[in-house]
Amino acid sequence: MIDLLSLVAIARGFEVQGRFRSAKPYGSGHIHDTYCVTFDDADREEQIILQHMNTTIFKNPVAVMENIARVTDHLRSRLAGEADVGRRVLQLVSTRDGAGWHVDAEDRYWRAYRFIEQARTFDSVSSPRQAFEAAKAFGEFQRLLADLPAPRLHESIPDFHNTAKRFSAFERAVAADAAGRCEAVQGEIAFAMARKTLAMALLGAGLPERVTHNDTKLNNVLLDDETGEGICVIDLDTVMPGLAAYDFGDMVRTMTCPAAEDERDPSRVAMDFDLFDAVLRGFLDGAGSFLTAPERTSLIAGAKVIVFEQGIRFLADYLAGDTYYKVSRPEQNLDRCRTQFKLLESIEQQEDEMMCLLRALA
Ligand code: ADP
Ligand code: GN1
Ligand code: MG
Repeated sequence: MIDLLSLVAIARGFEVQGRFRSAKPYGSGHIHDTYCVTFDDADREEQIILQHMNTTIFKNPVAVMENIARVTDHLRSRLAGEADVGRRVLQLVSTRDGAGWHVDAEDRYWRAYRFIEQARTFDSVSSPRQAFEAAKAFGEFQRLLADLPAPRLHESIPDFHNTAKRFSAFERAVAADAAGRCEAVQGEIAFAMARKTLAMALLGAGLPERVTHNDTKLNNVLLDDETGEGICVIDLDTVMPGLAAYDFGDMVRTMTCPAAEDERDPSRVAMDFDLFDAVLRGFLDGAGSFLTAPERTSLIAGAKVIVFEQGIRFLADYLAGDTYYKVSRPEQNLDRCRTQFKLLESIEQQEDEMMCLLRALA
């Protein structure tokens, strides 16, 4: 945590007008430290989202910022002339000396975005309409970026969705048992080991590489307060080359079950088919025609793979002693893992119906 005086000094280094009013920690992301900072003068108020980037996880923050600048510029040009473009694409705020980010005296990287008003994110899904709108925004995001000119984007985290490598990392975490927690979670470890082949399901399938978001959870899209529409896709750090199925999978993971990601009662976790229906329709609607037939078919495998991958990531972090994801209580990563595994079981049970719906819509 940073002290308020330092935070204010950093915020003032960005191109904002007015006097500093307030700064508060914001959102519920697991990776960066995010603040909403307000400035005002006699007749106007200005808010920015100020983020201290996690450079333990994003080891090349300059590459991340280059990706974000290219992606947001492209989205803006693709939406030029349409209504409300200022709220539909993230807008980086430059520093007073014209840079895209700030490095402070302690070598911490900071960046700022214009605050998007009259919109909010949700940590848990509450209706099919909400799932539809969020998924549509992510589908549209992929569609608009399908013609991003060369060069290829930087891989901000190499092998981010290489599930086979994620599985190997999980096996290493079990072998190391760094926090002495293995014995108590034999059931979860066995569940994962029994599904090892799932880690290979999308690899080597010859699916086309796209520009994908790679972190399409519900709380990474702002929904408009008035209309409920998915107004702006945010959290662009992991936008990089990937598969359409990765993004679809993370939507199924976070938009088809109303329980929280860290729900303590596994009996509350299951995939709701109406929500899945809404996510699939929303994504296909937003993506339009660019997806190939094999890509469409891969979406259901994407759901299983990404839910599995997330489960083993949470479990590996629990076994390592909670070193990656932010936690606010001791068993949180284990609960997060359990919700993923419960959701995966539920998806496995409904896979045939999911495939039928996909065939009917494709
Ligand atoms: P993390 O990578 O830690 O998840 P995010 O970039 O998703 O960080 O930001 C955390 C939260 O801050 C989001 O869930 C959202 O509620 C809010 N947020 C981020 N950017 C904006 C913005 N430009 N305008 C309004 N709210 C935002
Ligand atoms: C992290 O930054 P945030 O909270 O949106 C993570 C994702 C996980 C997600 C699980 C860079 O996303 O990969 O799916 O938590 N981001 C990174 O909730 O690891
Ligand atoms: Mg986020």
